[in-house]
Amino acid sequence: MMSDISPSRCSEMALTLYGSAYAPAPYRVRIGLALKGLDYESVAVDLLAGAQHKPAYRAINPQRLIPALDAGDGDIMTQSLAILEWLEETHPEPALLPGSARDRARIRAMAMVIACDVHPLVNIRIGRAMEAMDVSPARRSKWSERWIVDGLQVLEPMVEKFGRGFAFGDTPTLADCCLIPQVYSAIRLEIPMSGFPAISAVVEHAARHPAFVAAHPDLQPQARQA
Ligand SMILES: N[C@@H](CCC(=O)N[C@@H](CS)C(=O)NCC(=O)O)C(=O)O
Repeated sequence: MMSDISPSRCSEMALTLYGSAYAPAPYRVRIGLALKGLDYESVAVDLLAGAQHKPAYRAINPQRLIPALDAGDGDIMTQSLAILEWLEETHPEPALLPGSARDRARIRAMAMVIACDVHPLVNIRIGRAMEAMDVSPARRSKWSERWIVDGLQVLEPMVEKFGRGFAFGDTPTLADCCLIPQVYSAIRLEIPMSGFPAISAVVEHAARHPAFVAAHPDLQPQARQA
């Protein structure tokens, strides 16, 4: 946990992921690490307790967001998509960005619908800012639902067109790394998924893949925190 921030290191170059079980951005990176077959140590940052704002974590990521990944030498990387791209460049197989340049642009576009256009609007800090402006919990939930549904509506026809088991094609890509955690959050918020059959089929398919199983929030040591 983030109050005792130093992870115990098994080996000098072990990767360390600063995250939390249910938060979607670190969940993306967990999927990427599992797909690449990489071991890592996990340090929990308790977002609900505000650990991201404490000096110990600010020293790791001054942006006060998770995930952060220590490459094993104390060199910290931030931003889930940047971390996933680094994983892709350093461990190209299996590819998170397969296919032609155009395929990769489409996969990135699907990932960015979630990571750039949905998630920043429904993050904890947005909820906290609304709370400080006396927006009621019910209206905050409506706000989150509005943007998550908006993103899923954009993605549904893309998955229908390009997916063949996974969101793009028949192997897991960067798009799935972003989609699966966002759908997990949607379900936690009790957003009905009945209008998204293509996305729901991908979620079911991914649930049988060992990397997605390993990355699932319920299996994380810090499960039950934000
Ligand atoms: N664009 C960033 C977003 C990271 C982010 O917003 N992480 C959330 C958890 S999913 C967080 O740390 N929230 C803390 C807060 O809002 O105070 C990324 O992709 O890594």
